[in-house]
Amino acid sequence: MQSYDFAAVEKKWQKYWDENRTFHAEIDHSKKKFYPLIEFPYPSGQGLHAGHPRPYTAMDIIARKRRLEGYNVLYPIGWDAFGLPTENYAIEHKMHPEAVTKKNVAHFTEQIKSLGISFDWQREINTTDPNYFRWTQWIFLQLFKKGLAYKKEMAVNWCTRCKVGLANEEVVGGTCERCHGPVVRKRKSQWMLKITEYADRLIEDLSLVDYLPRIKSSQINWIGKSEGAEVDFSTTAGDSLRVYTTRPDTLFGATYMVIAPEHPLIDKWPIENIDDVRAYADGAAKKSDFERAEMVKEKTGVRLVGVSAVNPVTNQQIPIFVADYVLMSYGTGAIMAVPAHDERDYDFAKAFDLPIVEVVHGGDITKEAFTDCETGIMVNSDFLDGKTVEEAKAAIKDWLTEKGIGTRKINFKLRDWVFSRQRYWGEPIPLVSCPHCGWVPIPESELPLVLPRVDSVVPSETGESPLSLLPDFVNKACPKCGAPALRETDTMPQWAGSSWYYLRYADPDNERELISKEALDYWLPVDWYNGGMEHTTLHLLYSRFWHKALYDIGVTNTPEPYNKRTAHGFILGEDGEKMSKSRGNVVDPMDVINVYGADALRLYEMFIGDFEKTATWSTASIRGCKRFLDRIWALSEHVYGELESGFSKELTSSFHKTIKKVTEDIEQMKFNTAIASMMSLLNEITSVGKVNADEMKTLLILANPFAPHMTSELFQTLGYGVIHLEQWPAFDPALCEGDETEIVLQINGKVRAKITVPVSADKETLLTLGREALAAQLDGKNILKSIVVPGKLVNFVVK
Ligand code: ANZ
Ligand code: ZN
Repeated sequence: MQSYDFAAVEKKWQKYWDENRTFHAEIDHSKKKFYPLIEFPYPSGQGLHAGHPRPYTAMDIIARKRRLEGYNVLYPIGWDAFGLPTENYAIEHKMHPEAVTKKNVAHFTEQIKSLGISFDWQREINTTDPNYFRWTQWIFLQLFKKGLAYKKEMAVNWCTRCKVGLANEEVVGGTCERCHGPVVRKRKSQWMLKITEYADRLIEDLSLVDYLPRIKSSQINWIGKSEGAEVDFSTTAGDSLRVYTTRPDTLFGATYMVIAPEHPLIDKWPIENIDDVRAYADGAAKKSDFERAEMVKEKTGVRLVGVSAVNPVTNQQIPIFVADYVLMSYGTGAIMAVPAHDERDYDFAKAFDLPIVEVVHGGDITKEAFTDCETGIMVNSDFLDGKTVEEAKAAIKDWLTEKGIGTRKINFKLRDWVFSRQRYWGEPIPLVSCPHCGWVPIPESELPLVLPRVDSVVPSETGESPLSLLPDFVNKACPKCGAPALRETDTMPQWAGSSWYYLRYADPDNERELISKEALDYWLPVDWYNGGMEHTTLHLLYSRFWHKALYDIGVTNTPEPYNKRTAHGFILGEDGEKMSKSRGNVVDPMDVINVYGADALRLYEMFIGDFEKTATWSTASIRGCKRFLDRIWALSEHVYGELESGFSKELTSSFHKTIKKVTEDIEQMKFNTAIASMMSLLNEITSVGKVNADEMKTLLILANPFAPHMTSELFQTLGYGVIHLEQWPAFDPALCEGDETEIVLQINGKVRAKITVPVSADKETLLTLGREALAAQLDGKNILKSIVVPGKLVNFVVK
C-alpha cells in the first residue's frame, strides 16, 4: 500500500496548532472545565525516551476526546528542571546549570512538539525560573511559620559519589537512586518538613479521591499506621527501658529485649563489655536502615553484660542485647522480643540459644506459627490464659495502664521529609541564621531569593553546599535585628518544585500571588492525573501534603489536589529487558517518528499492551499500526455521497458498536482495545467495499485523539471543516447489538475463558482482545506462539 507523506502532514498541523494556539485554554464560565495532568518531565541531556510518549499520548487522547465532548480543557506542560544530573553535567563540562537546563529544555520542547500532544504551551512553567521558584520559596516560608519546617541533627543517608544527603526513599537497596553509588550514614543538621503531622489525613482523605486501588494501598502501606502500646520494663541499672509493641498481649512470651545500637542508654548504663558493644554499633552505623531491616541475613548482636531487664508480668530477669535489626528511627528504638511469635526474634533466639515460650496457641513453634499468631487462644500467660488475642490485648492494656507502666500508642512508618540538599542547583532556602534571633525568614518582598551567579559550580568537598563558598551570598544582616548573620546555604530537594506545580499551571504569569482565586475556583482540583507507580510514595504524598498545608492556611480550596490518579506501565526493550545504553536495546522515539511518523508512534504506544502493564517494544507491530493509518488514508479516495445522509444500512450497526467501544474504552484507558475495534471497523468497511461521507467523517473523529495529524488533514481535504471543532459522535445502544460471536480462549490448549467478539474481528483484533481478557493469567509469562482461528478460538502457547 502506498504511504502518505506523513512528515509533511505532521509538520503542517504542528505548525497550525502552534500558530493558532489551538489548545490554549482560558477561563470560560460558560463551559465545564477538564484538567488532565501528566508528570512534567525532567529535561535530561538524553532527550525523550520511549517511555515518555506513553502517558503523554494517553492523557492527550483523553484531553482531545473531552474537547470534542465540549469541555474547556487545560492540558499543561512544564519542566521539573532543578536537580543533580544537570548540576553534575554542568560541573563536568564547566558550564552553568542554567545554560545546561536551557539547552535541554529546548531539545525536549522540540521533541515533544513533534509528538503532536495537545499541550497548552502558553502555560509552560519551569521550576528553575525565579518567577516560579519565588512561590516555592514562599510556600516554604509559610510551612516554616506554621511550625512545619524545623532543623534537626540527624543521621542522613550520604551518597559518597554525589556528595549529597538523600531521603530514605532515594536509597534503593543500599545505593543512591540516581548514581547507584554506595550510601553511608552521616550526621548532619538538616531542614525537615513535618509530613508526619499529616499522616492520618493522608490516609483518611484517600476516601475522597478516585485512585487506582494499588495506588491507595501503597500509600497506606508507606504511611504505615501501627496501633500498639509503649511499655516500660524496669532494669537492674535503674533507668527503665521503654519499648513499642503492637502485641502487648504476648508479654508473657517476652524472653529477652533488644535495643538499637544507637540507643542513648548505652552511654548511661554500667555495661561491662562496653567496647564490644561500641564496636558492634560502629559496624551498624555503616549500614542503611533499609539494609538493616529488609535484607535477609543472619541475625547478629551483642549481649549487654552487667545490665538486665525485668519482665513486668513474669518478674523474671531477662537479658538485653544490642542488635541492628532494631532501628533507632522507629518506635522507641527498643523492643521486647517474643521469639515464639515474631520471626526476626525467632531467628535471633535460635542464633543466641534463648528461650522460646509460646503464648498464643498455634501448635508447634515452627516458622509457620508466626503467621497466624494474629488469632488464637492465649496460653502460658496466667491471667490472660484462654482469652482470644483481641481480648488479651484489651486486658493487658488495662493492666499496664493500671500499673502505670504502659500506654496506648500509635506509630507511623512515615518519616519527616529531609528537605535540605547540599547542592547548588536547587531553590535557596530563604532563611537567615542570626546569633540573637535564631532562624529568621527573609521578608517576602525579597523573594525570589535567586541563586548567586557563578561561572561554574564548584562542589565543596566538605559536604557543605557550594553556596557556602560564596561570602557575598552567605553574609546577610538579620532581617529582625540587623546584626551580622548568615544565610542558610542548603537548597531544596528536587521534590520541592513538583509539589505544587499543578497550581501554577492554572495561573502561570501571576506576579502578585501564587494563584488567583478565580483560577483556583475554576481550574482546580486536577481532574485526572496519570503518572508512574514509582512516584506513588514520594511525589504523590509530598504534593498531597503541601496541598493540605496550603489548604489549612486558605491558599487552596479543596483538601485534595487530584481527583483521580492512574498509572502506566513501563516500556521494555525488544529483548524484554529494561531499556539501557549498555544493553543496546534503547528505542529512540525520534527515530520511530522519522521512519513511521508521530501518528504511528502514538497509535503504537497505545496499542502495545494494557496501558497499566509493562509492555515490550516490537518493531513488527508498529508496522501494523502504520498500515492501519495508510488504509484510512487510502479509503479517503473512495468516499461517496453527501454529509448528513446517515450511515449506510450495511454499516450502521458496526459504527454504533465501534463508537460505543471507543467511547467507553478511552475512559477506562483501554486504548489497545479501542484501537482494535477501529481496526475491525475498517475491515468491515473494506468488506462492504464502500464508505459514505458520514461514515468517513465519524471514523476520522473517532481516530482523531489517537492520530490527530492524519485525521486533521483528511478532514480538511475532504471538506468536512476543522476537526478539533467537531463533536464526539454519539451511539444508540439499541443499534449496538447483534453480529457477535463467542470464541474460546486457551492457554497451552486448555480453555480459560470465552469472550464475545464482533463476527468481523480479524486475527490481530482477536489477539488483542484475547490477551486483554487473559491478562491476569498471562502476566509474567512468555508467549511463545499464538494460534488464532477467527470465529472459533485463540490459543496462547506460553512458557
Ligand atoms: C512484640 C511482638 C510480638 C511484636 C509479636 C511483633 C509480633 P509494626 O506493625 O511494623 O509497627 N518493633 C518495634 N519497634 C521496632 C524497632 N525500632 N525496630 C525493629 N522492630 C521494632 O511493628 C511493630 C513491631 O515491631 C513491634 O511489636 C515490635 O515487635 C517490633 F508476636 O513487639 B513487637
Ligand atoms: Zn537577629
